[in-house]
Amino acid sequence: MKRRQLLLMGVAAGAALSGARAQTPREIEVTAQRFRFTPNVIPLKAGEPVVLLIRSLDFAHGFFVPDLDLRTDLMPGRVIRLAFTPPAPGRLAFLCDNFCGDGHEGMDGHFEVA
Ligand SMILES: [Cu+2]
Repeated sequence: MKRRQLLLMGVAAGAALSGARAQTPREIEVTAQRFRFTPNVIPLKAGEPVVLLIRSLDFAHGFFVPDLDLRTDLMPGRVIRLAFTPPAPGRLAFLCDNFCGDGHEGMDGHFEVA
């Protein structure tokens, strides 16, 4: 619960920054559905702020980026905004961390940060 509150504060801070005409985050739409994310390979640039707009089509999946300690629950029918800035080039894995059925273990993807 604590982590979730921090995350929400982070999203609010991101919104305040964009209101002050900081660099406008690029928006990227992602859908979650048993048992995949689409797209599941997402190119990003280090230092470029982005906002993921994540929509689950069928279940309360989770979205977790372990290397950034970033996670959120995905509520079916709602678009969840997740703002962050990848700090450095490399590969950042993401995965569903709410057990969602037999294919859950393979529900993952990564950011390819250039
Ligand atoms: Cu899932």
